Amino acid sequence: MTHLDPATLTVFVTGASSGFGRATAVRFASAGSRVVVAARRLERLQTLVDEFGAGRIHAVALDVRDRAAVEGVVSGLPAAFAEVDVLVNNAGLALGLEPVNETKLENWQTMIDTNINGLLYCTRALLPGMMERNRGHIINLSSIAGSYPYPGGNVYGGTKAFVRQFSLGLRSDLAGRNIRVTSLEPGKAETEFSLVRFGGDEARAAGVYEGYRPLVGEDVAECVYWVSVLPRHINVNSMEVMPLSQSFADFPIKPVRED
Ligand code: NDP
Ligand code: 8X3
Repeated sequence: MTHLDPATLTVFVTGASSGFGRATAVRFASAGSRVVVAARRLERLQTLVDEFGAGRIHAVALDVRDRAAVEGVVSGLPAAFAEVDVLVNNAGLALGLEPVNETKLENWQTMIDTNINGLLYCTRALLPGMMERNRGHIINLSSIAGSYPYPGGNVYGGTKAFVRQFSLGLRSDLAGRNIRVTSLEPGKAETEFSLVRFGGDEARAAGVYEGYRPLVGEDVAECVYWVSVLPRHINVNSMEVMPLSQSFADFPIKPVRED
């Protein structure tokens, strides 16, 4: 079994300023890969450059919702980082936990623009190079929220169901090519995700992870790394990962008035 040598890989990680994205960048950079790290908060990305050096990390300020900016960043990559082998489409967010009748339409739009459109723009910008080189791997961050509904997860879950189904469709389009596609579907993980979801309410965000051991960024980064370095003939189509404490128990019963 011959795993890929991480030192030969160039990896492009979106949403690398926090959580899964940052941990993924650290995982690959520590293993010797060259990593392009992208997010809106450039100052946070700069700390990765400081830690690993400019030969290992290339930081770019990028809002993935901006299609022209995505295309500009990809076409402007310096030569050492231009031949991207692994795209980790990780940038994403949930905003709010309200039922459909109460939620803010702007929140829906932001989730759709980021989780769906941003992921499509990045994929479309980097795929032609992978096709030319006949080498690549696209890893898309979906979520268990795309498979299992929960109250208030409505549009967020819908965007993640899109990510999963799009990943499988992309894999169909790429049949016969040496390009892998993986939909990674984590469960509850303690990152800045809930802080963003609840508009900066630290107590409410912390409550999401109380009383059990959630996943952390490094756990998900390990999954991304593992599927990336597997021997070339293996494609993990989808990978669902939960904390041990999370499971399918206790579907709630809510009695309904039928009058
Ligand atoms: P974090 O909030 O910690 O990280 C989200 C990252 O996305 C940040 O780096 C943020 O950077 C970036 N981002 C958000 N909007 C944009 C944008 N418009 N353009 C570029 N970057 C953007 O959350 P997680 O690490 O937990 O989330 C990463 C992914 O994993 C998301 O897609 C999320 O939906 C998914 N996920 C999370 C789970 C969890 O329980 N935590 C479980 C399953 C999936 P910046 O603000 O600097 O732009
Ligand atoms: C994040 C996991 O269950 O909070 O995608 O929606 S969950």
